[in-house]
Amino acid sequence: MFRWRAELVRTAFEARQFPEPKFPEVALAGRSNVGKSSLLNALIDQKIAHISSKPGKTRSINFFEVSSGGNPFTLVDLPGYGFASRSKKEQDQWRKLIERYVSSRQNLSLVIHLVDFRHGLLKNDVELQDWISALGVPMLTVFTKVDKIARGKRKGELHKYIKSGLKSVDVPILTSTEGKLGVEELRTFISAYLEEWNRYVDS
Ligand SMILES: Nc1nc2c(ncn2[C@@H]2O[C@H](COP(=O)(O)OP(=O)(O)O)[C@@H](O)[C@H]2O)c(=O)[nH]1
Ligand SMILES: [Mg+2]
Repeated sequence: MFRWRAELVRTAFEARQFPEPKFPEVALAGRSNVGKSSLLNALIDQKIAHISSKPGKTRSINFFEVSSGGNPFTLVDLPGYGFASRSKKEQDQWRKLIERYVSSRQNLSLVIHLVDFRHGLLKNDVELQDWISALGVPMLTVFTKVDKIARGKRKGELHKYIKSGLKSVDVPILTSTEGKLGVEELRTFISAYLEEWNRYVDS
């Protein structure tokens, strides 16, 4: 397995700042505080994204070019949504930025939707899944902070969430950055997915 090397190539606060499409893009989405920055850092094994115990700080879209040995791609860190203490106006702006990105980006190949394993899909997670799938963009659900749920209860929780109707191109991956559970699995999934993606895009 090659190590992933990542480089921040752009921080965009509005759509006109998005970089020219270059590689296939894999975007990370989720509620603020879900553990997105932690997972991004674990995936690339570098401290490149800011981890915060104060939710709701990142409001930009960050583009990271990743060289993974085989297929270069761009990891896109979308702003966390749903942080209640932000004003409605501010939340709407973030939502618009995410919507602009997802609906207009032709090289977007996968949205990885991060969901806190303790809570499952909350109302705005279900909304996100509904409109992303309505746009026809493939989505993988990845659960975070799995270490917070006792080992013996994890399978049951996962089945419950799947049966309640989550949308995912594959069986959701259970992750924890405490102990690096599921991080290698997610890396392997992304590599295999991009391999297939490139095969069909090039032909
Ligand atoms: N127990 C546990 N805590 C985590 C995990 N991932 C992130 N956290 C904590 O959750 C908080 C938010 O993490 P961060 O990565 O900044 O979330 P973001 O807002 O989604 O980018 C921080 O206090 C992290 O230390 C995890 O896998 N397990
Ligand atoms: Mg973050």
